[in-house]
Amino acid sequence: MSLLELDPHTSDCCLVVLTDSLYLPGTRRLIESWHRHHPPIPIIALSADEAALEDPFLLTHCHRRIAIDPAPYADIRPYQKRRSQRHAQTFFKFEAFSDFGFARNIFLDSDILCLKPAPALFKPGNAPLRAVSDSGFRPTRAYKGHPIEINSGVLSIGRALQGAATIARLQDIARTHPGRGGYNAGDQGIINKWIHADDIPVDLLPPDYNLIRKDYADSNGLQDCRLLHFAGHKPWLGRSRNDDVKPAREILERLWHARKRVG
Ligand SMILES: [Mn+2]
Repeated sequence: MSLLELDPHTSDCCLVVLTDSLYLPGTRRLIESWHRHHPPIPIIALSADEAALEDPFLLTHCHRRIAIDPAPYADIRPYQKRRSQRHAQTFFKFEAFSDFGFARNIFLDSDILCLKPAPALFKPGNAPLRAVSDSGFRPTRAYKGHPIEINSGVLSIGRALQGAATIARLQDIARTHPGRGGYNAGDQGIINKWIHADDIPVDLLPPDYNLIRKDYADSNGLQDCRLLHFAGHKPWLGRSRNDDVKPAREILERLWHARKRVG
């Protein structure tokens, strides 16, 4: 697929990223890798962390940088397992459903690396929501899941689902059905509950659109992979700070750290 072939679909799409000081290195790497495989489309950076929005890389590359108002999220109970700020902020992803004036919002997590063009994210298609089913999902006693259980790291959100009503609905589910941990909590659990409760039509994309990995030695599917999702340890964060010897990087981590390949 050449870049040119994408053109008819790219004019009315934007790339949406959510960032903060902790995830900024991932956001930069995501945008850089995305640019390598796609013609330019407007990039919209969202953050509740205003310092992160002043990052020079984001200033250069983003069409808009939007500060998230945390007030509507203040009464949403954060993830119970660990009461970290990080998990409370997971719900800010709902802002990716805002109407920025484009036919589709292509949302990508900041722990994703683009390895090939991802044309299906741009296509008008039938269903307003396009995503990949979560290969790591395992039902638990507290959360059995639904027939469709998507991973929220890659979302293509059509106009029909954009706007304040969707965001309010997701916030409402997060308040009334917060879940208790794991897949039953966080933004992904809420988005899946919403898909199920409101009968949201979803086009499922193949796994190469969101290859979810926690084990970075596992290179299965890498050949066809378009979007690689570092769902475990974040490659830009140091590991094993107490060790004298730096652990060897696994194959997928090496990919994340590889820069400016030719071609
Ligand atoms: Mn992620």
